[in-house]
Amino acid sequence: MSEFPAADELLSIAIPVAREAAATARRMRAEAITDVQTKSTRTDVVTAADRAVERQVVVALRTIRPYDGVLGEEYGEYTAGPGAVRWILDPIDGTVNYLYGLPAYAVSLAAEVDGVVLAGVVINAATGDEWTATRGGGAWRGGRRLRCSNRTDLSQVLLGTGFGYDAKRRAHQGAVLAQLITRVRDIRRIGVASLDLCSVGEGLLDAYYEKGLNPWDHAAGGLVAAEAGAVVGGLEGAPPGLDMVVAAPPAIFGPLHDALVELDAAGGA
Ligand code: LIP
Repeated sequence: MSEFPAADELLSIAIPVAREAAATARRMRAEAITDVQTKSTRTDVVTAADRAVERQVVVALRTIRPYDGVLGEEYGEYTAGPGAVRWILDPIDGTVNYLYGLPAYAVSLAAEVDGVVLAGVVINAATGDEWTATRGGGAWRGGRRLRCSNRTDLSQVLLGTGFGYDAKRRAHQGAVLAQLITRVRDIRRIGVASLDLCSVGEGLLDAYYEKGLNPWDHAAGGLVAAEAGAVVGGLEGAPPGLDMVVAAPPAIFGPLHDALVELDAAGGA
């Protein structure tokens, strides 16, 4: 008998907590964007809502499961006790969209046990659209089981990507994209990694790649994409992580991976 909750139980904890967090994000946006500060660069912003939503989620999770850990974008890690669940949270993924009022910013919450993400939920707080997944239990949206794209030709791929906040990194990412854009159908830049990954899971994008993502950006959305049949990984056998996250249908992952390696997409600043 495992001492860990089953994936379904973890998801049943995550969904209401994430929904309440999305409601707070939506309400605070409607009231006013306050206390806008910057982090790594002048364009890497954090608002009072980011911080309030993260505090709300941490309190809710630790009330339900006091010994669990939480890794959040804004307040870092509350370490877990032995054998505890580690919750991975982006309180508002797509903060620049949130700042501008573009209707794409997400609460992303995943439950990880011994380094393996077992359950995840991503909610577009602007629209209420919700994606969920459990390891081995599939990916879902609105009661519908999701399947990723079945593309086999890279030139027909609608490809999502994103860029960092550092100008030197963006220069390299732009140079890579300038080469890649002629090899695919087209590019989409939503500005929200968790929604990009859920879009791959739903087939709204055929594939996605991005360098520089943190665990809170891709933990939940990566499970949605993987449970919908996409291959989710890094380059040259690495797991998805800071160097690169790639999500693509099985027939596309290889050609996209090879193009990203050829173009040194994981390189640069
Ligand atoms: C965002 C990511 C997105 C990336 C943006 C930004 P944030 O996260 O979700 O994929 O391209 O530059 O990093 O900063 O809004 O939480």
